[in-house]
Amino acid sequence: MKRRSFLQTTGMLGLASPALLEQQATVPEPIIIATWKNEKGTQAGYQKIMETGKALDGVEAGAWVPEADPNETTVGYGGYPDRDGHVTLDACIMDHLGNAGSVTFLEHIMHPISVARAVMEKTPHVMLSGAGALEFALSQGFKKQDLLTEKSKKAWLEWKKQAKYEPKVNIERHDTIGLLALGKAGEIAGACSTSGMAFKMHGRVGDSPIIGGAVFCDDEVGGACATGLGEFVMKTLGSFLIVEFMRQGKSPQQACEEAIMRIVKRYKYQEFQVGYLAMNKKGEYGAYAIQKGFNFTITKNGKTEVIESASYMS
Ligand code: SD4
Repeated sequence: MKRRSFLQTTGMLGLASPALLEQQATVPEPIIIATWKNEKGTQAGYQKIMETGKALDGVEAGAWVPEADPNETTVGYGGYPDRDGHVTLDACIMDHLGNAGSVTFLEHIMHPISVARAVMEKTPHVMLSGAGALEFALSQGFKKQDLLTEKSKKAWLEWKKQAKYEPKVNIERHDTIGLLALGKAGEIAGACSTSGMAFKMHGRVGDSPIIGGAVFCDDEVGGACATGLGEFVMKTLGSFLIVEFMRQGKSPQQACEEAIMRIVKRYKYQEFQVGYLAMNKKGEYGAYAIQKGFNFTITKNGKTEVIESASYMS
């Protein structure tokens, strides 16, 4: 049989070509991973991927959990304010097509990750900031709320007595949420959401809304996300760097280690924490941090596990 008529016949019978079969056979199971102990977040994200099939929906749904949790003092509602008492939020999201959206210095909106997604999907821009981001969110139907809880206000008033900005290495072992997921088609997406460093200067923006800083995805390679003191993630463009290391053939674990070494070689790393998480298109993942105490959560095949990350300092 000639090649064309073979293709026509197999097409008519609904049979897949050998190349397509090979591709289908290598699509890994959906998987979602998140920085820190975020079991409810990865489970919600995984469930969403099972429903819609899409990694992007999964990472958004995963971020919603700590964003709405008043007891989570580093993300969304209940996040610690800046030194002037304002809760200001940073978030970003990226899909497998290379589309990206982010918001920085956003106040009064409980789910900044969804505003970031709206920036990506409904505007010609990548990043909206401050009053403009809020105005856009309201125009999209998001509700304006007071995000400062009594608990966080109390912590801020306590902090004000000394008013020393001292970023904590691992805040109660849970922190900014960074997420990476593979959807049913094996496509990658990533997201990050945070209230930033507690008691930061008013106007300070961290790495979390920076595409390539806190999150980067490339569907040919995989994705990476970051947590910790954002200034050092920004200075080394960590997530972009990790994806490029993976592109060069490094495993997710090796790529995270190399990116941490970039920081360690150049800065006084003893004084702060940065943790990276990476995943390639096979669903292989890795994590590495400067200091002990970083962990991450994975949900796959309906099972959830929290894993301690290796670190540069022992
Ligand atoms: C920031 N990277 O604003 C965030 C905060 C964070 O662990 O991840 N803390 O710098």
